[in-house]
Amino acid sequence: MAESFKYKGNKGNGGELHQLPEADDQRMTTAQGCPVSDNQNSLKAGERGPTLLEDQVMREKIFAFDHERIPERVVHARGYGAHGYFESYGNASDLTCADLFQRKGEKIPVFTRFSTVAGNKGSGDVARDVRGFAVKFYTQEGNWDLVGNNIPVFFIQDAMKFPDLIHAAKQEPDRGFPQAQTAHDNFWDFASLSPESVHMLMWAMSDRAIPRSFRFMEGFGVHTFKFINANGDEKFVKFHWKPTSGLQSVVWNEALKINGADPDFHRRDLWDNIQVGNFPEWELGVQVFDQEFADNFEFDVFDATKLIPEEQIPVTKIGKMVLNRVVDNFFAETEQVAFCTQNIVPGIDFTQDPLLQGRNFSYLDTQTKRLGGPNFTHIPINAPQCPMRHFQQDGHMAMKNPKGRVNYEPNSWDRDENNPRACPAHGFKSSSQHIEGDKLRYRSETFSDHYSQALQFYNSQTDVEKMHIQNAFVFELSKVEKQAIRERVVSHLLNVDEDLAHAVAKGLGLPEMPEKAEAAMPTRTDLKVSDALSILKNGPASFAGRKLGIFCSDGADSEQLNSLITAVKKEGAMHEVIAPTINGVTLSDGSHIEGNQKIDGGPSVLYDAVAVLLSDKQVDEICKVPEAKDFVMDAFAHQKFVIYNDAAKKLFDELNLTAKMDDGFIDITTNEANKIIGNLRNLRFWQR
Ligand code: HDE
Repeated sequence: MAESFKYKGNKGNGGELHQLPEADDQRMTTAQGCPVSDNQNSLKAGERGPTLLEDQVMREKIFAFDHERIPERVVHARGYGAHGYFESYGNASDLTCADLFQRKGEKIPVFTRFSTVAGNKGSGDVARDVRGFAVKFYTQEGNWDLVGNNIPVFFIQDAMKFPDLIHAAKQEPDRGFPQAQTAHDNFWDFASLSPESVHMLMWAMSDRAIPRSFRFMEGFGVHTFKFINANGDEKFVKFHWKPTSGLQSVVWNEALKINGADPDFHRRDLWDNIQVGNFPEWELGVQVFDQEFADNFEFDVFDATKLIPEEQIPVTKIGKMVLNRVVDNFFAETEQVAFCTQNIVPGIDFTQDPLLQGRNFSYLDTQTKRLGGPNFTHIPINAPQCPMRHFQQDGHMAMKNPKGRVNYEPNSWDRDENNPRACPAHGFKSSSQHIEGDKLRYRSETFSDHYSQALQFYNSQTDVEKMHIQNAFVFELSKVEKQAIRERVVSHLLNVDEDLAHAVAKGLGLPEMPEKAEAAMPTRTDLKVSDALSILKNGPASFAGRKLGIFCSDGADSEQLNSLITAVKKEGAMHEVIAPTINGVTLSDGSHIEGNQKIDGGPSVLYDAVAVLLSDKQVDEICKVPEAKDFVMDAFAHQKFVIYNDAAKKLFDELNLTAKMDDGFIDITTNEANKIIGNLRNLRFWQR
């Protein structure tokens, strides 16, 4: 494509190319390369028209515009991607012969796309939802797509139920709303009639579903896969991504406000951080186990509604991923990237998890529809970065066309790169498995415990996190119109935890408690607490990668402000200055500091912590600005640390906050900047 813009001239009469003057390199052309003389006015008969059908330049331009859209993904439509690399630690080569894990320190390219599930392409980033976490590894033996989520379990056990789940979760078909949220009747009706979803509902109602940033989420392959080594030995594996900067989520009231203040909160965060060189990093870990463990484990390892606690099978880190390059073009890369669970490489294999089996059909089918034909592997973002040799040919938009006469096999033509053969020694081999049984539609009995791990998850949370889960159930179910659906959900929660069920029933104002839902299996109470399941128990050790919002007024103390900014930078964090006008403020020493946000465009929900540095000169004026008051009140309500100076106290007085000021309020006059940063590392003052 780029080549056609480098057009330099015309081949006249088979002679040498005539070179155009250098300046003409910039000239606009049609898609056919014809130079355009006027890009503002269509061709008309007479000065005032009508426009002529003859205007091939305008017709081509509008035709191209009309065809700009491709079908958006049915699920995971809203997403954001970045390039990077995966570096192997070299410690997995005895487990798998997958080429990417063979050599310590070797880096291979990756492309990662994060997404929400239910919302359409233009929906807000901070919806309560599962996040997709899909990674395409461009290995030397083909592309491996690890298409996972930020939650290790799923709503359903069998692919057969997926279209119903998604229909129920997305906007209702008659009214076309609500957008990007499960807080409506259809979702909860379906979920409460599918008890297998209860474990996942606990995760979806937890803070995992409102991450602060893609950078602070875990990722999970969800299904059990297989690793196969060079000797053909097999092990089961579950894949985990662990962010090196710890886990972090927003609180729900914040999420609601962020979606209004910055619907692109997550994509902007990823873009901005990569642009300033703050590259997000995750370690890839595996839980490895054998058939014997699988046979003795409390649940079926092929049931995607169950996880294996890390305390039972620890996660071994086998490499790391760093995202260090934003896309050049959103459509070409993030939109056209085509993840397929079927894309695996020698050394990795599927298991018979019935959800995974269904996915292996769905993704290829979806990409063919979305990208318009079978040749989507010719699009650069999807093309393997290793040789591709086969006899597949033709079709829409075929860009890579083999040379030569031979296009079938077996053949007796000379062997060369255009005449490849299967390679029994090194080619992909499915692991052999003895299978026997009746042909039937069946859900294995081993899949029928729906509540035990839901309870284990709940028990593993801190009190703050438990409260958030209760509140989320109450919020979502309060949007449900039918009382019977609300009651049905509570009847399931009674099988999980009585206190949780009662808290939700109380929040909903249910006149009486429903009966416990009938359970296929009794809830186990012997499963141990797993600290790995909590976000707050796995927070960061530093404020690095986080953002401080500094609300300043004219006359604010320059020394205080500058030492705070220096300490924030030293910590590896970012800051923004929020000012009464976007022009910024003049500080006590007469210096000027630019504003990054005007106060009404920079609410405190966009920051991990805030500072309010005012001056006697301007504080009275600021006390009258509603957005300035919201800035402080929201930060207070969202348990954020608030750094303040003397003049800011007047604003706090105005808000009746003075008596409520706790240790989450940090006086900049009496605390050293480094000590302040020490506090910020806790991210929130949860005691409030
Ligand atoms: Fe997907 N899923 N899915 N899914 N999924 C798609 O493929 C599907 C499931 C996941 O950034 C679609 O390209 C079925 C589990 C991610 O482009 C589609 C079933 C998990 C992404 C599809 C599942 C996922 C998708 C839509 C049940 C976590 C976005 C567009 C059997 C392990 C990838 C597309 C990206 C996308 C089907 C269940 C993760 C329709 C049938 C479980 C991260 O093919």
